[in-house]
Formats: sequence, structure tokens, C-alpha cells
Amino acid sequence: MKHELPPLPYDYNALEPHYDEQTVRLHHDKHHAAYVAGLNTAEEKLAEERQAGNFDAVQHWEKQLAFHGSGNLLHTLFWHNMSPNGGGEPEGDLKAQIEKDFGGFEAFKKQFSEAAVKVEGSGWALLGWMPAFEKLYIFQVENHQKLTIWGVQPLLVLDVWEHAYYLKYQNRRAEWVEAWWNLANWEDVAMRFADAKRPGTTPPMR
Ligand code: MN3
Repeated sequence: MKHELPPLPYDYNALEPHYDEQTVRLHHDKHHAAYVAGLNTAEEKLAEERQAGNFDAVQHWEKQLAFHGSGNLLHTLFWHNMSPNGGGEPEGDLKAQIEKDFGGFEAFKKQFSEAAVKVEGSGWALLGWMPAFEKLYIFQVENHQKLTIWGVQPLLVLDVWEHAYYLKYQNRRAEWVEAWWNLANWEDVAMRFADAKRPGTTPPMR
């Protein structure tokens, strides 16, 4: 089964003025599409190597698998994490958990923004639920696949690769991060949080 590029959940221009149509179009149709293609290629090449019993390039294709697989997953999440009617603050269980783990929404927002602005090179800021520790964490992801704890369920992601913002914001990554908060789809994040916390999915490690 080949992976396919999932359609955007809104029109290309729906996130204006915070996220411009031209960037969204390129980002989804070209960049995200390239990760889907890269994931398919990695899976195909690993299958070929298994069949041939020749693993000369296994290190290369395993790296490609992690990079493109994570790239595909994070971009799909990224699109759904934004909404033309986004912004504001989370409510309910998610709000309570953010207060518990970060000492309040403003403190959470500050750490998330700082993590995003200060990613070294290409990467993401990511809010994730770690079922085994029963805790929310902010991660500063490098590329698409580095610097996590195994088992974390990503809930909210912010792309700070230059391809995500350069056409409109040029080198001003902090402006992109600030604008992006106006698009944050807290309903989507809350749904993912509830899903990640469903009892019986993964037992805590204690
Ligand atoms: Mn991207």
C-alpha cells in the first residue's frame, strides 16, 4: 500500500493573512508531497533489499524511512492543527493539563515559541503527550525525526523549516511563530489529546 498526500482540510487561501496562499500551496503540493514520495521510495527500496538478500544500502534507506515517514506525519498534523477560525486558548482537559505541566497557558506559549524560534537549522516545535510518563512535553525537533522520547504522541506541531515561512516572513522566523498562534486549532489538539489519553492504550511505566 502506497502512502498518499492527504488533501488540505481547507482552501489554499483560507489561512490568509497569517499564512499566505503561495506558501501554503508550495508547502503542501511540493514539500509535503516530496515526503510522501520519499517514504514510499524508502519502503520500496527496503522491500527490494529484503527480497534480494542484499542490504548494502540499508543504512541509507533506514535513515530515509525515519526522515520521510516523520516528515509525512508531522505535515499532516500541521495542516489539521491550523484553522481559519483558530487562535485563542485551549479549554477543558487540555487546558487543565497544560496548567499542570507548564504552570499556565502563557508560560506554555512562551516556551513553545522560544523552542520554535531557537530550533537549530530546520525543524519543529512540538507539543506531545507521553502516555508512559502521563505528562505533556514541548520538544524542539530537528529535521523531522530527531530529539524526542519514544512513545510520545504529537498533538500540536509548528513547522519552522525555512520552506514553511520564507516567502512571506523571509528571515523573520519569530514573526511567523507569532502569526501562527492566530491559526492554532485548539479543538483539533483537544481531540488528539483525548485520543492519546484513552485508557488502555499504553500503560504508564510504574
Ligand atoms: Mn514543512
